[in-house]
Amino acid sequence: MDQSARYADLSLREEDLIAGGQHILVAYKMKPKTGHGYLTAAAHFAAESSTGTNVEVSTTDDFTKGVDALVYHIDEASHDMRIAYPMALFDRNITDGRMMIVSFLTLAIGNNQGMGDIAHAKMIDIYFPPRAIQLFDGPSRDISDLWRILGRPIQNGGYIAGTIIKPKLGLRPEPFAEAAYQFWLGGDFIKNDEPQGNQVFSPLKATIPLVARAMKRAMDKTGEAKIFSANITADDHYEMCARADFILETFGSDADKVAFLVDGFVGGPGMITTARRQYPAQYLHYHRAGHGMITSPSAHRGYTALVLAKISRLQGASGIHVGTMGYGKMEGENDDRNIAYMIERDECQGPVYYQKWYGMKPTTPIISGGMNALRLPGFFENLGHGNVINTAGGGSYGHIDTPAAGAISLRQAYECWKAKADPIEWAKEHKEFAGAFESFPQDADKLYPGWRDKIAAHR
Ligand code: CAP
Ligand code: MG
Repeated sequence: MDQSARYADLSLREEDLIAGGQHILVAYKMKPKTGHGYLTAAAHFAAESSTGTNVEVSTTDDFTKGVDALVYHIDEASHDMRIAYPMALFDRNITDGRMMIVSFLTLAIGNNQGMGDIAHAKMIDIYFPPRAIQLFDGPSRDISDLWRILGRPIQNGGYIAGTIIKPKLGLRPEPFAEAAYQFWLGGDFIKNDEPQGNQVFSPLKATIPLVARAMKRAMDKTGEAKIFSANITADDHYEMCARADFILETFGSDADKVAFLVDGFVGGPGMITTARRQYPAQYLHYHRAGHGMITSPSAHRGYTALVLAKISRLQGASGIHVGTMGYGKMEGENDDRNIAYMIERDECQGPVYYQKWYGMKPTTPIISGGMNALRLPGFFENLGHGNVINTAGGGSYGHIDTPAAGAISLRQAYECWKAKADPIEWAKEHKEFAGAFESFPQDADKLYPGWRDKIAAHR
């Protein structure tokens, strides 16, 4: 059934929809199945994503039609489909009237992901009007809170050298805490790896007290504040809160140095909002493990990493992993820098929409995945700044000297970039950075050919 007369209006102008402020606009790359007209398929997509179904129903009235989602732009050649969703479509909390992202997702990227007339559709950008920005929590803590704790300027406080306790799983409480202590002797920030929690060989209630003690020892030894991002991910809301409460109680007077890590993609939006609303005083660290199933360029369904990052800021993530922009081990490319700009700036041009955030706190780009000191100078040059959290697991615990040397090599890489120095020359004066060349010789050969003769003597 062709529903384009009702669910499409190509005369609508995007600038008018934006000026009107009553719609969330969504841009998709949509391809209909063979034999289905583009506009007909798009209109059906909008129907199923708002007020309709595949046939007319007798119960529809004029009010219903007033909240139809409308296709307002198509370009069949580029598979470009844009839909205007009236804000009124979306569910609001009965507790405080705020919006909820699950309602947006269940409409804008729900049933429409498996329709018989659609080959595939992927959300590539979203425009949130000012009213939507007002009705979502946004971050309660941001990187300036971490810089404050670390004794840095709260503007442009710079690079936060971090790691992930590796191996990913398998450490019992004592070796886990020792690994943390060893890194903190040189670095700022440690996170649980995404699956680390309350495994039987490392009970949370045994491990966390040792980590808290390791943090105190490292702070005493170095005279520097340290941060721990503790994983509180769990299916059950009350389990999450039990973990969070125990962690805060255990860290006690250092609880302000605890961030909460949530595996927000596999856990779902509710898990992020639980952490954001129950523990607003803590930095909320969004790990996106699993996102690649839909954000990968090889996926033609779901939504992109930029869309995920925008949603995370709206929900209140203090920081989210944004990939390594082609410099690390995960999929990514240099242009992914715009994901970072979109969540850290107060306004930014996305692939389709120009988004203003109206003072909503920024979400920190968290850089992780195969990073080490050698890869960082190029990364910073591409991004253009170092106001990020970088967590390098292999890049720290794989350093030939010590985890602390690994941490120091990361910071030296940042200083090298800031100084616009030649990394080979820099290595001659910075032994931990020089150690990274010997620790990761394949990277060194690729990034800095001929390094051996120039550096080895300086170790
Ligand atoms: C990195 C990491 C990160 C992923 C996340 C891992 O470890 O801890 O979780 O890289 O990817 O488990 O692989 P290494 P993203 O530093 O040892 O590579 O940030 O792209 O979501
Ligand atoms: Mg990990």
